[in-house]
Amino acid sequence: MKTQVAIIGGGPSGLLLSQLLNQAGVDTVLLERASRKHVLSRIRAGVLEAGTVQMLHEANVAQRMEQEGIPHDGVYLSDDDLMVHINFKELTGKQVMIYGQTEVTADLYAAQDAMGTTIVHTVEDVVIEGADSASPKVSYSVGDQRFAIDCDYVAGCDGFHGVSRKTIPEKNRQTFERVYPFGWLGILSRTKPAHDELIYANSSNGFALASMRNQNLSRYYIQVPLTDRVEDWSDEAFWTKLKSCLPSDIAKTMETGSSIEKSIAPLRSFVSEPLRWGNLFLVGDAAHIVPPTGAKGLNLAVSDVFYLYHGLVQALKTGTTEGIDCYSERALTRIWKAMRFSWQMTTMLHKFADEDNFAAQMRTATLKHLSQSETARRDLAENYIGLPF
Ligand code: FAS
Ligand code: PHB
Repeated sequence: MKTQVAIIGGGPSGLLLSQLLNQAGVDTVLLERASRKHVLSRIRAGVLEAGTVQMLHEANVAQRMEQEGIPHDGVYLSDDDLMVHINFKELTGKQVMIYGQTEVTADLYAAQDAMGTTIVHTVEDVVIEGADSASPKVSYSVGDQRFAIDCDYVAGCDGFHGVSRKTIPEKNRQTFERVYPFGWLGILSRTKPAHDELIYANSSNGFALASMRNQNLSRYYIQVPLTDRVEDWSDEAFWTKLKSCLPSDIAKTMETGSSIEKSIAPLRSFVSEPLRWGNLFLVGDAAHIVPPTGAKGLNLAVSDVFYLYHGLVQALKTGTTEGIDCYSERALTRIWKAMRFSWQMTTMLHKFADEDNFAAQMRTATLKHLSQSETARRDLAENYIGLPF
């Protein structure tokens, strides 16, 4: 098999890149390790930056998002009963869109099917050969059959545990990492959201996040020790802990119910540099991981796709390689700014097990400053709605 761009990974990065490239007349083959059902069962991000919304329009997959998504003008940060509203609309003129990553992925799969692109599911043993040569090849198995794809370029969109990053020799890459000593226990419940916008809660009982998918589907998270397992947490224990972290007037009135999904995600900050090795390009979680506190993971993957898509079309249509030659540097500039913001939000809102009383004072003072300084609120708003591509 021959194609122009072999894409490894059928999550949002790989699918959006495939959609944009095929729209531009570039031929791709997308290889996904899991079944489509499994990919669409994942509950991940919920907040789309303004730039991501624009990219979904450019990819012609924004229709359902515009019908079912919920535009939000701001978010709340709370410190016990102090609630600080960060009004993006007032401070930046922009909004975010509440629309689950699961729905974005489903919309992309539907558009890809309509376009008749080549997507192979349940692939195994993907191997990238000759990435640093002029004729890279990707081989893979389906069942007991082995296949090979000759291609011009390989896009590694296969997430943190994928094969692409590890294909780059260790001597040719550098990693940066911060593993946080806690995780997020998240649940999905068919209940009315606790408030009209998201609440990121810092409290003496730890961090919690009150989010949503729609007016009848809420998404909540609480900070838990890394040693906790999902089975340690009954729904009742979850709701009790969540209410102890949220402002009391919210906790008093919020609706609770059975969880329809419950999982624990570890928190880490991670970057692997560079994002290119020969004709292999890393995209999204294959290259970087952010703690979800800044709602940046999915949105960073989208800006990577933006840079790589334009670079690949330029190279394949005109022979000019300026776009792909500066892909890594351009994407990393935005990645590191999002890394910083996500790290800042995480350290500002979470209680660290070994912290002294000074740390708790710093969190309280930060939130107090936000409540009194429009400049501080504008800085947070600019980062939260997404820095320019
Ligand atoms: P993904 O990991 O989504 O997709 C990679 C794809 O590659 C997967 O489908 C995988 O099956 C496939 N793959 C892996 N290895 C392969 C191989 N060898 N061959 C072929 N295919 C292979 N971000 C937020 O902004 N907010 C959140 O609340 C949030 N919550 C998260 C919760 C969890 C549990 C996780 C893991 C991540 C969360 N994220 C969140 C981050 C997440 O949304 C990612 O940023 C987003 O999925 C990135 O998309 P991709 O880069 O496409 O990677
Ligand atoms: C979510 O709704 O899943 C969500 C929202 C905001 C975050 C993280 C997760 O920062």
